[in-house]
Amino acid sequence: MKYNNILVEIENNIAIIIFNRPKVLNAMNTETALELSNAMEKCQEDDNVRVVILTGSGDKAFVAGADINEFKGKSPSEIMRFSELGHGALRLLETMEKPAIAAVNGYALGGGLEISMACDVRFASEKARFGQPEILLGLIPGWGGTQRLARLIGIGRAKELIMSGEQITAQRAYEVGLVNRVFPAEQVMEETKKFAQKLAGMPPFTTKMAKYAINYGYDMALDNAISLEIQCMSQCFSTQDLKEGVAAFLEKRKPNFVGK
Ligand code: CO8
Repeated sequence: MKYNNILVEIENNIAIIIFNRPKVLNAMNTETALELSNAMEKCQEDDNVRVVILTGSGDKAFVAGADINEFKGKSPSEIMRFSELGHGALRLLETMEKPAIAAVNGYALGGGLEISMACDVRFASEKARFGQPEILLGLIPGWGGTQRLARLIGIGRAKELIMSGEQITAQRAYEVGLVNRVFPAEQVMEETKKFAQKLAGMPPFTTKMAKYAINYGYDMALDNAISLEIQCMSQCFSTQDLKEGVAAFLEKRKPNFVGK
Protein backbone atom coordinates (compact mmCIF):
# COMPACT_ATOMS: atom_id res chain seq x y z
CA MET A 1 0.00 0.00 0.00
CA LYS A 2 1.32 3.45 -0.94
CA TYR A 3 0.90 5.99 1.84
CA ASN A 4 -0.19 9.56 1.03
CA ASN A 5 -0.80 10.81 4.57
CA ILE A 6 1.70 9.09 6.84
CA LEU A 7 5.44 8.56 6.67
CA VAL A 8 6.98 5.35 7.99
CA GLU A 9 10.65 5.16 8.93
CA ILE A 10 12.30 2.07 10.39
CA GLU A 11 15.63 2.43 12.15
CA ASN A 12 17.33 0.31 14.84
CA ASN A 13 14.25 -1.94 15.29
CA ILE A 14 12.00 1.08 15.84
CA ALA A 15 9.22 2.05 13.43
CA ILE A 16 8.39 5.76 13.46
CA ILE A 17 4.99 6.60 12.04
CA ILE A 18 4.52 10.29 11.28
CA PHE A 19 1.08 11.75 10.61
CA ASN A 20 1.86 14.01 7.69
CA ARG A 21 -0.93 16.42 6.78
CA PRO A 22 0.59 19.60 8.28
CA LYS A 23 -1.75 21.96 6.37
CA VAL A 24 -4.67 20.65 8.43
CA LEU A 25 -2.61 20.02 11.58
CA ASN A 26 -2.37 16.32 10.70
CA ALA A 27 -6.16 15.83 10.95
CA MET A 28 -7.24 12.25 10.24
CA ASN A 29 -9.36 11.65 7.16
CA THR A 30 -10.64 8.25 6.02
CA GLU A 31 -7.56 7.58 3.90
CA THR A 32 -5.22 8.31 6.84
CA ALA A 33 -7.17 5.92 9.08
CA LEU A 34 -6.86 3.19 6.42
CA GLU A 35 -3.13 3.87 6.10
CA LEU A 36 -2.69 3.73 9.90
CA SER A 37 -4.48 0.39 9.99
CA ASN A 38 -2.25 -0.99 7.25
CA ALA A 39 0.91 0.33 8.92
CA MET A 40 -0.13 -1.31 12.21
CA GLU A 41 -0.57 -4.68 10.48
CA LYS A 42 2.86 -4.30 8.84
CA CYS A 43 4.54 -3.39 12.16
CA GLN A 44 2.92 -6.37 13.84
CA GLU A 45 4.16 -8.78 11.12
CA ASP A 46 7.70 -7.36 10.82
CA ASP A 47 10.06 -9.14 13.25
CA ASN A 48 12.57 -6.35 12.63
CA VAL A 49 10.18 -3.91 14.36
CA ARG A 50 10.35 -4.14 18.15
CA VAL A 51 8.76 -0.79 19.11
CA VAL A 52 6.51 1.71 17.34
CA ILE A 53 6.57 5.48 17.82
CA LEU A 54 3.73 7.67 16.56
CA THR A 55 4.18 11.40 16.10
CA GLY A 56 3.00 14.32 13.98
CA SER A 57 4.87 16.28 11.34
CA GLY A 58 5.72 19.90 12.03
CA ASP A 59 5.94 21.49 15.45
CA LYS A 60 2.30 22.47 15.88
CA ALA A 61 0.28 19.28 16.04
CA PHE A 62 0.39 15.60 16.84
CA VAL A 63 -3.10 15.15 15.35
CA ALA A 64 -5.80 17.87 15.64
CA GLY A 65 -8.57 15.27 15.47
CA ALA A 66 -10.66 13.77 12.73
CA ASP A 67 -10.73 15.82 9.53
CA ILE A 68 -13.82 17.94 10.10
CA ASN A 69 -14.14 18.53 6.33
CA GLU A 70 -15.33 14.92 6.04
CA PHE A 71 -18.24 15.44 8.45
CA LYS A 72 -20.24 17.72 6.15
CA GLY A 73 -23.32 16.04 4.75
CA LYS A 74 -22.54 12.64 6.31
CA SER A 75 -25.42 10.40 7.43
CA PRO A 76 -25.35 8.62 10.82
CA SER A 77 -24.57 5.30 9.09
CA GLU A 78 -21.67 6.80 7.12
CA ILE A 79 -20.28 8.30 10.34
CA MET A 80 -20.74 4.95 12.05
CA ARG A 81 -18.48 3.36 9.40
CA PHE A 82 -15.89 6.12 9.91
CA SER A 83 -16.02 5.55 13.66
CA GLU A 84 -15.64 1.77 13.21
CA LEU A 85 -12.71 2.30 10.84
CA GLY A 86 -10.90 4.43 13.44
CA HIS A 87 -11.72 1.98 16.24
CA GLY A 88 -10.33 -0.89 14.15
CA ALA A 89 -7.03 0.94 13.56
CA LEU A 90 -6.71 1.93 17.22
CA ARG A 91 -7.53 -1.55 18.48
CA LEU A 92 -4.76 -2.92 16.23
CA LEU A 93 -2.42 -0.35 17.76
CA GLU A 94 -3.52 -1.10 21.32
CA THR A 95 -3.36 -4.89 21.04
CA MET A 96 -0.23 -5.12 18.87
CA GLU A 97 2.34 -7.42 20.46
CA LYS A 98 4.93 -4.62 20.59
CA PRO A 99 5.03 -1.43 22.65
CA ALA A 100 3.70 1.74 21.01
CA ILE A 101 4.74 5.17 22.23
CA ALA A 102 3.05 8.45 21.30
CA ALA A 103 5.50 11.35 20.99
CA VAL A 104 2.97 14.17 21.33
CA ASN A 105 4.63 17.17 19.73
CA GLY A 106 1.67 19.59 19.70
CA TYR A 107 -2.13 19.50 19.61
CA ALA A 108 -3.61 16.10 20.49
CA LEU A 109 -7.29 16.88 20.17
CA GLY A 110 -10.32 14.67 19.60
CA GLY A 111 -9.19 11.72 17.48
CA GLY A 112 -5.57 12.82 18.09
CA LEU A 113 -5.89 12.35 21.83
CA GLU A 114 -7.71 9.08 21.15
CA ILE A 115 -4.80 7.80 19.02
CA SER A 116 -2.32 8.70 21.76
CA MET A 117 -4.46 6.90 24.36
CA ALA A 118 -4.37 3.67 22.33
CA CYS A 119 -0.56 3.76 22.69
CA ASP A 120 1.09 2.12 25.69
CA VAL A 121 3.05 5.20 26.75
CA ARG A 122 2.71 8.94 26.03
CA PHE A 123 5.62 11.39 26.04
CA ALA A 124 4.76 15.04 25.43
CA SER A 125 6.37 18.29 24.43
CA GLU A 126 5.72 21.00 27.01
CA LYS A 127 3.95 22.83 24.17
CA ALA A 128 1.45 19.98 23.62
CA ARG A 129 -2.25 20.56 24.27
CA PHE A 130 -4.79 17.84 24.98
CA GLY A 131 -8.56 17.82 24.74
CA GLN A 132 -11.75 16.22 23.52
CA PRO A 133 -13.40 19.23 21.81
CA GLU A 134 -16.02 17.17 19.95
CA ILE A 135 -18.87 18.65 22.00
CA LEU A 136 -18.16 22.04 20.40
CA LEU A 137 -19.05 20.41 17.06
CA GLY A 138 -22.18 18.76 18.46
CA LEU A 139 -20.78 15.25 18.77
CA ILE A 140 -19.08 13.06 21.35
CA PRO A 141 -15.71 11.33 21.02
CA GLY A 142 -15.99 8.45 18.56
CA TRP A 143 -12.60 6.73 18.59
CA GLY A 144 -12.56 5.53 22.18
CA GLY A 145 -12.39 8.83 24.07
CA THR A 146 -15.38 8.17 26.29
CA GLN A 147 -13.82 4.87 27.36
CA ARG A 148 -10.03 5.17 27.34
CA LEU A 149 -9.96 8.69 28.84
CA ALA A 150 -12.11 7.60 31.80
CA ARG A 151 -9.91 4.55 32.31
CA LEU A 152 -6.72 6.64 32.21
CA ILE A 153 -7.61 9.70 34.28
CA GLY A 154 -10.81 8.68 36.10
CA ILE A 155 -14.45 9.15 35.30
CA GLY A 156 -14.85 12.61 36.87
CA ARG A 157 -11.92 14.18 35.04
CA ALA A 158 -12.93 12.50 31.77
CA LYS A 159 -16.45 13.95 32.05
CA GLU A 160 -14.98 17.36 32.86
CA LEU A 161 -12.92 17.36 29.64
CA ILE A 162 -15.52 15.74 27.38
CA MET A 163 -18.46 17.88 28.58
CA SER A 164 -16.55 21.18 28.43
CA GLY A 165 -14.38 20.60 25.35
CA GLU A 166 -11.60 22.39 27.25
CA GLN A 167 -7.95 21.91 26.40
CA ILE A 168 -5.33 21.13 29.04
CA THR A 169 -1.57 21.75 29.00
CA ALA A 170 1.07 19.03 28.91
CA GLN A 171 1.89 19.80 32.55
CA ARG A 172 -1.75 19.29 33.59
CA ALA A 173 -1.91 16.13 31.46
CA TYR A 174 1.12 14.87 33.37
CA GLU A 175 -0.46 15.74 36.73
CA VAL A 176 -3.62 13.74 35.95
CA GLY A 177 -1.70 10.75 34.57
CA LEU A 178 -2.61 11.28 30.93
CA VAL A 179 1.02 11.53 29.84
CA ASN A 180 4.01 9.71 31.27
CA ARG A 181 6.75 12.32 30.76
CA VAL A 182 7.01 15.94 29.56
CA PHE A 183 10.07 17.40 27.80
CA PRO A 184 11.08 20.70 26.21
CA ALA A 185 9.79 20.69 22.61
CA GLU A 186 13.20 20.16 21.02
CA GLN A 187 13.93 17.10 23.20
CA VAL A 188 10.71 15.11 22.99
CA MET A 189 11.61 13.05 19.92
CA GLU A 190 15.16 12.35 21.07
CA GLU A 191 13.93 11.26 24.51
CA THR A 192 11.18 9.12 22.97
CA LYS A 193 13.71 7.38 20.72
CA LYS A 194 16.02 6.79 23.69
CA PHE A 195 13.20 5.17 25.66
CA ALA A 196 12.05 3.19 22.59
CA GLN A 197 15.61 1.87 22.19
CA LYS A 198 15.53 0.71 25.80
CA LEU A 199 12.23 -1.15 25.22
CA ALA A 200 13.57 -2.60 21.95
CA GLY A 201 16.39 -4.23 23.94
CA MET A 202 13.97 -6.08 26.23
CA PRO A 203 13.03 -9.71 25.56
CA PRO A 204 10.17 -9.43 23.03
CA PHE A 205 8.10 -12.42 24.18
CA THR A 206 8.21 -11.15 27.75
CA THR A 207 7.15 -7.67 26.59
CA LYS A 208 4.29 -9.28 24.68
CA MET A 209 3.17 -11.22 27.77
CA ALA A 210 3.34 -8.09 29.95
CA LYS A 211 1.23 -6.08 27.50
CA TYR A 212 -1.25 -8.94 27.07
CA ALA A 213 -1.70 -9.48 30.82
CA ILE A 214 -2.19 -5.75 31.49
CA ASN A 215 -4.52 -5.11 28.52
CA TYR A 216 -6.77 -8.12 28.92
CA GLY A 217 -6.56 -8.39 32.71
CA TYR A 218 -7.64 -4.77 33.20
CA ASP A 219 -11.34 -5.34 32.56
CA MET A 220 -11.54 -8.78 34.23
CA ALA A 221 -12.61 -9.65 37.76
CA LEU A 222 -9.44 -9.72 39.90
CA ASP A 223 -9.42 -13.52 40.35
CA ASN A 224 -9.60 -14.06 36.58
CA ALA A 225 -6.97 -11.39 35.97
CA ILE A 226 -4.62 -13.02 38.49
CA SER A 227 -5.11 -16.34 36.75
CA LEU A 228 -4.27 -14.67 33.41
CA GLU A 229 -1.12 -13.20 34.97
CA ILE A 230 -0.04 -16.62 36.26
CA GLN A 231 -0.49 -18.10 32.75
CA CYS A 232 1.41 -15.29 31.05
CA MET A 233 4.21 -15.24 33.62
CA SER A 234 4.76 -19.00 33.45
CA GLN A 235 4.89 -18.85 29.62
CA CYS A 236 7.99 -16.65 29.97
CA PHE A 237 9.81 -19.72 31.37
CA SER A 238 9.60 -21.33 27.92
CA THR A 239 12.03 -18.77 26.46
CA GLN A 240 15.78 -18.75 26.02
CA ASP A 241 15.72 -15.09 27.11
CA LEU A 242 14.37 -16.06 30.56
CA LYS A 243 17.26 -18.50 31.02
CA GLU A 244 19.68 -15.81 29.87
CA GLY A 245 18.19 -13.12 32.15
CA VAL A 246 18.38 -15.34 35.24
CA ALA A 247 21.89 -16.63 34.37
CA ALA A 248 23.14 -13.07 33.74
CA PHE A 249 21.86 -11.93 37.13
CA LEU A 250 23.46 -14.86 38.94
CA GLU A 251 26.74 -14.40 37.05
CA LYS A 252 26.69 -10.63 37.76
CA ARG A 253 26.79 -9.60 34.07
CA LYS A 254 24.49 -7.83 31.61
CA PRO A 255 21.97 -10.10 29.87
CA ASN A 256 22.23 -10.66 26.14
CA PHE A 257 18.66 -11.24 25.01
CA VAL A 258 18.30 -12.91 21.61
CA GLY A 259 14.55 -12.65 21.17
CA LYS A 260 13.83 -16.38 21.56
N1 CO8 B 1 -10.04 19.03 10.62
C1 CO8 B 1 -9.84 19.72 9.49
N2 CO8 B 1 -9.04 20.81 9.42
C2 CO8 B 1 -8.43 21.20 10.53
C3 CO8 B 1 -8.59 20.51 11.76
C4 CO8 B 1 -9.44 19.39 11.78
N3 CO8 B 1 -9.63 18.66 12.89
N4 CO8 B 1 -7.85 21.15 12.71
C5 CO8 B 1 -7.26 22.19 12.09
N5 CO8 B 1 -7.58 22.20 10.79
C6 CO8 B 1 -7.13 23.18 9.77
C7 CO8 B 1 -7.79 24.53 9.94
O1 CO8 B 1 -9.07 24.54 9.33
C8 CO8 B 1 -6.80 25.43 9.24
O2 CO8 B 1 -6.98 25.31 7.85
P1 CO8 B 1 -6.87 26.65 6.91
O3 CO8 B 1 -5.43 27.05 7.05
O4 CO8 B 1 -7.23 26.14 5.56
O5 CO8 B 1 -7.81 27.63 7.49
C9 CO8 B 1 -5.45 24.77 9.55
O6 CO8 B 1 -5.75 23.43 9.96
C10 CO8 B 1 -4.74 25.45 10.71
O7 CO8 B 1 -5.64 25.50 11.80
P2 CO8 B 1 -6.03 26.87 12.55
O8 CO8 B 1 -5.86 28.04 11.65
O9 CO8 B 1 -7.36 26.67 13.18
O10 CO8 B 1 -4.87 26.91 13.67
P3 CO8 B 1 -4.97 27.58 15.10
O11 CO8 B 1 -3.57 27.56 15.63
O12 CO8 B 1 -5.66 28.88 15.05
O13 CO8 B 1 -5.87 26.56 15.98
C11 CO8 B 1 -6.61 24.40 16.76
C12 CO8 B 1 -5.44 25.25 16.22
C13 CO8 B 1 -7.01 24.89 18.15
C14 CO8 B 1 -6.11 22.97 16.85
C15 CO8 B 1 -7.81 24.53 15.79
O14 CO8 B 1 -7.35 24.27 14.46
C16 CO8 B 1 -8.92 23.59 16.09
O15 CO8 B 1 -9.69 23.82 17.01
N6 CO8 B 1 -9.04 22.47 15.31
C17 CO8 B 1 -10.13 21.54 15.42
C18 CO8 B 1 -9.91 20.62 16.61
C19 CO8 B 1 -11.09 19.66 16.78
O16 CO8 B 1 -12.22 20.10 16.94
N7 CO8 B 1 -10.78 18.36 16.77
C20 CO8 B 1 -11.79 17.34 16.96
C21 CO8 B 1 -12.35 16.91 15.66
S1 CO8 B 1 -13.65 15.73 15.84
C22 CO8 B 1 -12.84 14.29 16.20
O17 CO8 B 1 -11.64 14.24 16.31
C23 CO8 B 1 -13.67 13.07 16.40
C24 CO8 B 1 -12.80 11.80 16.31
C25 CO8 B 1 -13.61 10.54 16.15
C26 CO8 B 1 -14.49 10.60 14.97
C27 CO8 B 1 -15.30 9.38 14.84
C28 CO8 B 1 -16.53 9.60 13.92
C29 CO8 B 1 -17.55 10.42 14.58
